[in-house]
Amino acid sequence: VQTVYLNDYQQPAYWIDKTELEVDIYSGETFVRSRLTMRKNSSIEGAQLDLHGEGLELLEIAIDGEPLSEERYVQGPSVLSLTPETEKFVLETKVRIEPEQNTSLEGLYRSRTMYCTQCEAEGFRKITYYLDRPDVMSDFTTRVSADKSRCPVLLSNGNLVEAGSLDNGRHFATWHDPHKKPAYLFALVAGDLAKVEDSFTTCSGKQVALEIFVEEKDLGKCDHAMQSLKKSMQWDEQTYGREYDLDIFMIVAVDDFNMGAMENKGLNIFNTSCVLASPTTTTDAGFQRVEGVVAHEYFHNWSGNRVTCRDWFQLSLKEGFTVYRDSEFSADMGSRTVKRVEDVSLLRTHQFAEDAGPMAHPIRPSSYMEISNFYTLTIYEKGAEVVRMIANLLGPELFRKGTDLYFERHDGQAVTTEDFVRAMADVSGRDFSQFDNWYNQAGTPELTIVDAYDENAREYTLTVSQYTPATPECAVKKPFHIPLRMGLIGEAGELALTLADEIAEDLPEDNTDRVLEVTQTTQSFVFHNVPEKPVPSLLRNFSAPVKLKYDYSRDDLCAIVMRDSNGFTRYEAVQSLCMAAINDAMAAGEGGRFVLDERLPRVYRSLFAQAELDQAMFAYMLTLPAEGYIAEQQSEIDPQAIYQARSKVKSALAQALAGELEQTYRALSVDVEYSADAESIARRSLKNVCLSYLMDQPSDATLELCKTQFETATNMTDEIAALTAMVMSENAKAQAAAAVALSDFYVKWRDEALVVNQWFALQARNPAAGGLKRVNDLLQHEAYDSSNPNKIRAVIGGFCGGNTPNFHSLGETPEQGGYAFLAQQIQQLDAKNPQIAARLLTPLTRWRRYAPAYSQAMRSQLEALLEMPSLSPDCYEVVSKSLA
Ligand code: B3K
Ligand code: ZN
Repeated sequence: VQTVYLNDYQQPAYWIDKTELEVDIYSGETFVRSRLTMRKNSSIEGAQLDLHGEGLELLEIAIDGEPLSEERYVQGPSVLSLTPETEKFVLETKVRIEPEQNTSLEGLYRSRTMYCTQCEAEGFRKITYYLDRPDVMSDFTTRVSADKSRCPVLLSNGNLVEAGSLDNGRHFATWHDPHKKPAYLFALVAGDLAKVEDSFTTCSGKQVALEIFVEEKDLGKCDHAMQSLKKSMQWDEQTYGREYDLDIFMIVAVDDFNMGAMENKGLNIFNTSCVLASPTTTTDAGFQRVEGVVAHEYFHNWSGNRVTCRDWFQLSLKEGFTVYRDSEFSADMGSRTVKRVEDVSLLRTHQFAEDAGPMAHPIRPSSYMEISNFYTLTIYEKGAEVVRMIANLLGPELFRKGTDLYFERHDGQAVTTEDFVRAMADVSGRDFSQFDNWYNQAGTPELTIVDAYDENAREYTLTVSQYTPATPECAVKKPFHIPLRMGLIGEAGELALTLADEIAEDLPEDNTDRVLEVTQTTQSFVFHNVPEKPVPSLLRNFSAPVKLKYDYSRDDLCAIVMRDSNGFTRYEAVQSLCMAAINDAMAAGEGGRFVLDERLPRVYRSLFAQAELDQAMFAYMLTLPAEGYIAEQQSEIDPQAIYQARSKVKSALAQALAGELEQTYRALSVDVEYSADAESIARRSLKNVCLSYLMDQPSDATLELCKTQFETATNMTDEIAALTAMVMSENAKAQAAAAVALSDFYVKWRDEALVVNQWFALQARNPAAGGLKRVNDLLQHEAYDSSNPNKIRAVIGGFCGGNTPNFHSLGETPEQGGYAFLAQQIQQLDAKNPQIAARLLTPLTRWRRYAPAYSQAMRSQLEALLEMPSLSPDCYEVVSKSLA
């Protein structure tokens, strides 16, 4: 397996000005004819042309109409090399492929009854010989033909230019995309699909046809995606001045898909799980996911398609920026603080772990073996945090100027993250040279803050130190430029902030919130005229992706919860109080006596009493830190101890707050008509968090409440929340009720694949003893399908990522236990779908962070995998780097 380096980047030897494809789909085989109008890149020496191609059967090859004899080209397993004799020429090839046999779900493949493509990052080379790299941008014309009755719908990028009938019951459609694009944005769909239509009038008055293609049975579940699309189009015009640029925008829903969705020009292809939504089958989280993913893919039309990446090391250029854009969109559609809490939780639970593990990489990596392994939380979520820091440093107006300049300067180009930052520097005059370390250094900086108050001088000093642990690509880190947003909390409220070199009169009236720019390894900030010793409110809104270390007392944290004006920091303080309780429980040990510090329930009681508190926020505050987040705080991870400690705190809280929980649950369960607006979603989430506590050790009456909610629910959120509360409860009666409810649920929903997936995932997460047996049974279930990524993620991903007691059960021999189960599954999947197999490896890669017994057991599974002769490059990269 070869490593690719950023430093080796070179422009291609040839450009492809025009790409004309003819894709003729037959049952069992497809023929692809390509006509490439090519031109030598004069800035590159050497005339050799190396075309990418994988798994293609070459049937014909010609230059300028002259067939090439075999000695004119060399065919390797993934490259076809030749040396054209002229600077400009037309290269024609015809290849045969077998989409029906393509289980990698990359290139052209078949999903149920339809043919579809997935080309990012390097899938186009599985369709035809090409320069499959993002800096080769071409004008595409695609003619698709297929049997008319089996594939009545034929789609590709751009606008339809011609369609008609052919002999033998076949038909064709020709599409032309007027925008030059790299091959990774190519798409083609052929199948028996129904569609929902709508339209959008852009800011300049252009009418755009909007079409969502689904299987006939799903026509009723497209409305939410369509509304989300229209909102996204409008938001991008208003917020970024970006107008859509084709006459038609299409979305196609596909059941078998490796990820969420793909932003192909004018023809987005989506996992059904990210398009289809209806109240009875889709949870509130599902609705929000559809809205977010539709927006994300739509926003790529500018941040990704019009301006694309020069090479795959620049992936965060489009992904980080687009995640930032979709996150701001969601914040504008719902609650800003709630969205921030969700994003930060994801980052801290999963991205921080990635950044501390063997696959850690900067948001602009400098090398990779298999690019598919780099569609990571680091590239996406940390990448978005870096863009967010830039946006905050510049402020809204300058940032908008910066994005305008970036889009204008680079429209139609394939560029780098440096180009993005340069636009920001040019509009603001700011120096981003130190900030660049965010792009080229991996690892999560630890920000340690100590404070001192001098009563006589009325001076308050914050001393901030940063340290970033070593990561595989770099042992010693240069200091980062860290924006630290903060305030100071006094007895009566927030204090005015005056730094050493400032004059109070020059400062704005509301002067209680500040961004300190931390640039050195250790740095002090001195505040003047501070009348009392304050409690610092630090890293407001999570202003930088760092681990904050300040020695808060529990009383400090209570003060922040009660008095801080910043919603995010209040949430954070509650989480820290929970963490303190969990640490107490861990210190008490398994059999030890654990007493819940009374300040935590006291804080919650006062929050229950605050009528003005956003219910969604409160629901998050009531949710204990995830096990993954707790694990991130430990020097050595003992997963069972974490699980036990978290459960103990949950039980103790359930007892201490029984009255408030029940009262709130009852108050929120009075019948209101279903609606998917932010307020109703908030209400359901608070109600269902209360239910999950109440079900910890439920009375018979509480269990009845839960069963009633399950049986009478008119929406999937309430229905599955009740089912989840039963399944996740350690109480025997609850578990018995869960068994009955699970089987009723399946009978009711067996025809709804996306609901069955939720049912699979829930059972995979069931913490009760015997989980391995249960997960193996699920794999044998009639509804399981080992070639459908959604099902794999639900069952195997659910078990390994969401079932601590069972996944981390060691078994008596190395062949038993959760890790061995995972390794076996990966081994089987790797032959079919390497991308999915490599993703599933994640929990094993963290082995070094675990206590010895776990660590050893994980490591031996990785070693066994490495021995496999046929390991894919995808898995090889992850396994070998994990063991290195
Ligand atoms: N750009 C695609 C991801 C492609 C993943 C390829 N392995 C979806 C997105 O980020 O919008
Ligand atoms: Zn994306």
